[in-house]
Amino acid sequence: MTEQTQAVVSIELEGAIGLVRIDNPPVNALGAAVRQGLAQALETLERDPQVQVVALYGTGRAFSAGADIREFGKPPVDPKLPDVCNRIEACAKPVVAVVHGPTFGGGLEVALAAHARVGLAGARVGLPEVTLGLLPGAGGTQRLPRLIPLEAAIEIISSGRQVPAEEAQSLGILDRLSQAEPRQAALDAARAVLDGSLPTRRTGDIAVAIDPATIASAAARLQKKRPALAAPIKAVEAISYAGHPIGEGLKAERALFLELMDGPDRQGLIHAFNAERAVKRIPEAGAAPRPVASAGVIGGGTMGVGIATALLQAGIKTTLVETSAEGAERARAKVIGNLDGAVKRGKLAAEQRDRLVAAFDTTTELEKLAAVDLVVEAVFEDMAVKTGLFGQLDRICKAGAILATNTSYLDVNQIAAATSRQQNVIGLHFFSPAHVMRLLEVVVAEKTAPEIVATAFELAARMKKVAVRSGVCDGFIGNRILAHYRKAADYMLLDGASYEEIDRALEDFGFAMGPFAVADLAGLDIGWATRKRKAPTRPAEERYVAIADRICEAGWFGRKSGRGYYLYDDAGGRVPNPDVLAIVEAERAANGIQARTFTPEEIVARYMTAMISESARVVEDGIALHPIDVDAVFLFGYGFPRHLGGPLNHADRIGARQLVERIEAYAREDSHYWQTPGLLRQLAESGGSFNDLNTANSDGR
Ligand code: 3H9
Repeated sequence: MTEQTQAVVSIELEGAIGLVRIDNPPVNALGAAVRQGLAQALETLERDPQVQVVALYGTGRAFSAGADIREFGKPPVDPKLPDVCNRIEACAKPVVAVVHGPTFGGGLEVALAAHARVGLAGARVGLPEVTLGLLPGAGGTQRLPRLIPLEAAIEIISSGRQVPAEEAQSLGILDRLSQAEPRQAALDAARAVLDGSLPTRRTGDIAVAIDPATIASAAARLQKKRPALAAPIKAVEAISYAGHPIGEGLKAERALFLELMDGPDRQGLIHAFNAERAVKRIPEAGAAPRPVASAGVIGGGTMGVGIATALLQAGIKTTLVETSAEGAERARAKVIGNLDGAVKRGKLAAEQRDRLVAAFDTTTELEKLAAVDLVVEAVFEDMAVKTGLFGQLDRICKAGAILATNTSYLDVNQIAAATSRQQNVIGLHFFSPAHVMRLLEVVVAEKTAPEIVATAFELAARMKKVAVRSGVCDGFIGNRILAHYRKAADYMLLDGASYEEIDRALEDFGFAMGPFAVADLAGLDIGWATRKRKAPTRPAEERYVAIADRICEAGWFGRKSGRGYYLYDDAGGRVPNPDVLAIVEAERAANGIQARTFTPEEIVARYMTAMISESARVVEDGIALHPIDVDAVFLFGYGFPRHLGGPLNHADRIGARQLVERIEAYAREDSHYWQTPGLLRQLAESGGSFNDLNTANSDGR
């Protein structure tokens, strides 16, 4: 054994029991050294005449998170995980696996290959490979259906969901549960195997009949889902081989696994997985966060209500301030309604709901916030209103309280300057509905203290949100980029594409909704207000599309007013609003534009190029720390198709050179809008990628 394999996998003999310990922090991923260590340990213990039973267990917070995803896309190193699992199953001596904490993917596959399985309290098992664009490739699709009913195996594998230990036992994935710690449980399990009270068998020897109709209906169901990702369907295809002898089934599984490994979704989905974690790498990570036990939320509109709900669910005592008693009562009812909704969806226990309601209070007096640790302001988007409020908070709140604004675009430096404690002021930009959407932009102003930033990130983790650090600019990361690329859609509309064609092209590309359907949902008056606000600073050279203004002038604000770009039926179906089509025609005529056609490819190319351009500028300006931070904003706050990994991950697939060529071609029509960002040009010239900039300041992702 090499030094490394000794460190990550070790053997301990206890009488007739051979204990095998996996110790590869932080999550016991099954990298090459662990695979080598496991194979070697089995060889050694099988040969040792003293050993009658082998028990596998892990240290740390997880039995194993599965294959080491950092190895994907690199040349494979032997032994491969399927071979290690087969080696375990073929072992001449009984092997029992004791799993604790997350036991996912290859981690569960190792356990499925063992001859019996024990789960510790709190263990969660699952095969999340499809969420990474893959399928279980080390026997999971062949062994799970041999242990549990076919429908359950299909559901678990095609959803990738986590199964709690108790459910795993009742299904038959785990043979028994234990309350002991891993090493002790491994010893207990091995003794139970020796005394015959824990029966063992080789999973691969179990014969099952696979019903083709069940497979066909599962495949059809998954095919219907949008976006039709390849992995879940291929996983079901792999399961269809589970009725064959195990060797044949494993061969089929391997072939399908390798197909997905080389397919386009895997890279994007793993990038998205990494993005959620990479955003935590901030310069303030070393600062000590302040404790937050109580909070005040100012404003009982949709945002304030959502924020209060999110804070309560994170275990923070919350007081919501409204201007009138009726407003406070309405907000209270809505927050409680959100909590009740969480109970109904099984996300919150009923007793827990009662505790949260007891921790919630509403008031009309700002003074009630004198003792809270954090205030989040979610009032009307108006600088004078916000600065006035922050001046008051400065007088009322205790020293050390964090004063946060939920503004979507206003200058946080100016808001902070209304107080005598600028170091304690920060932007916490939630996305609506705030108790559901995962993104939180943490807007760091010039004077914000590092510990306040660290506190915001810790708070986000408590709220199970993805926090992304942003500098101060109009719109921060997300809305600044949105404001730019949204114009590309309007330009295409004015130049001849119908808004239905634009929406459909982008929906086929992977967005849940195209930009015009989104505008109808968000309310057309919101964009209208922003355009009016920005009108005085709009450069004279900028092309302006007045279609949306005309629609608002007619009093149509989208879904909330019953009509917008589309007319909607009760079932959510949409048809273009003929009155809007007339407005579009009139605007084209007024601008002397001869409508031309756009292919879906051209629509996607222009829209994505615009999005990538502004994303590049946001990185270049230092508003986002890394390209992957922009990706995270769009993945977790703007419905960007997860399998594409975010706008700048997508940019790397297109290539900087090609993007520059596109921009230069478009600039021949409109050289004000289409300008090549310096950073993009630099990458095109050096042959570099945005991902190189992610790795420059991080650990190799
Ligand atoms: C597979 O198994 C394929 C096989 O079927 C077939 C093979 C042939 N590899 O999430 P955390 C890192 S596919 C490498 O912050 P938590 C993670 O990036 C795999 N690294 O902690 C982070 O790094 P950093 C199927 C991994 O406690 C650190 O560990 N398995 C892996 O909140 C801590 O992670 C999955 O899809 C990995 N597999 O959550 C499970 N997993 O500190 C993926 C994590 O540098 N993992 N890291 O930012 C998870 O779901 C969560 O990480 C887990 C822990 C629940 C385990």
